[in-house]
Amino acid sequence: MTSTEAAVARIRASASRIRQRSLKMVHHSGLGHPGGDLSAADILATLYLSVLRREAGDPLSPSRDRFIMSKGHCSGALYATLAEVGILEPEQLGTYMTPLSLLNGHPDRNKVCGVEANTGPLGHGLPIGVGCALAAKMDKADWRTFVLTGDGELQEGSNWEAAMAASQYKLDNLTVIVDRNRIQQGDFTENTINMEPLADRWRAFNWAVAEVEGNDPAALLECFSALPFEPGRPSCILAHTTKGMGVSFMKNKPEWHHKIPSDAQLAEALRELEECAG
Ligand SMILES: Cc1ncc(C[n+]2csc(CCOP(=O)(O)OP(=O)(O)O)c2C)c(N)n1
Ligand SMILES: [Mg+2]
Repeated sequence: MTSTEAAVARIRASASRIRQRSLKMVHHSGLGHPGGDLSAADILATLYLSVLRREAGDPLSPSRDRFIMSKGHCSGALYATLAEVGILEPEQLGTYMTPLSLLNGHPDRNKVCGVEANTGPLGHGLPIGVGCALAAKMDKADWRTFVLTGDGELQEGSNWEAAMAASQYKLDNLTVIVDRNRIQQGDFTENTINMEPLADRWRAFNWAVAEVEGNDPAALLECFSALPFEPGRPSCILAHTTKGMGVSFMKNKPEWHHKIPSDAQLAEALRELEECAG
């Protein structure tokens, strides 16, 4: 097995655990957003295991790469990812969205070490990311900033203001990853506000764009390894994903944006995820 194959195997196993834990958290609390947790799991696992520069034992090291979970409604997947890399205790995940828990439905940097920005109101992560990337440039520091947005989230105009600023400041240390699962709250994105031609829209804002199969860790690894795509330009990765990925009856179904699985549905989902992981 090559070192890349070994990395991909580790990411796949981690993504499966992120999915299983996210679903258990949503089921236990009766709250959350399982569809978007499942679509983003491979992106999160790839970033945290193989892409982000992190210092073991020091999650707040000044030279760390910053990751901002702009689709903050999928906080469950973020917490499960932080548990994968030892920043959160796995036992803490059981408190998700219960009274007095620090693990809120939207991530809070003042409550959870490793959360870089308070998000949840859609359209805030990229503007914050632009500020981080600009700060790094001003400091002549080499850490990078990554922002994960939803695709429906891009209907918020603040993203496009931030996109303009990023290219104006030539922030080639900034990468936005769009979880392009084609579903938002209540319906498919194209039935709500058409997002296309999405890649050309980013290019028109002077970003360098790549499209990738966003549930394929090998493809993701290769794509991230090519960053920055062009010197002097911010990078956009359109990650084509499936909402509800990994669970047959949740896949590509708008209602699983925030539906809560029954006991039987959770058991079936975990069985399917376990089978895939093995
Ligand atoms: C400003 C704002 N408006 C509405 C909401 C409620 N809301 C939460 S998730 C969501 C849909 C997000 O869809 P998308 O960005 O495609 O996320 P994903 O498919 O990855 O879950 C909405 C409208 C919100 N969190 N913030
Ligand atoms: Mg979506």
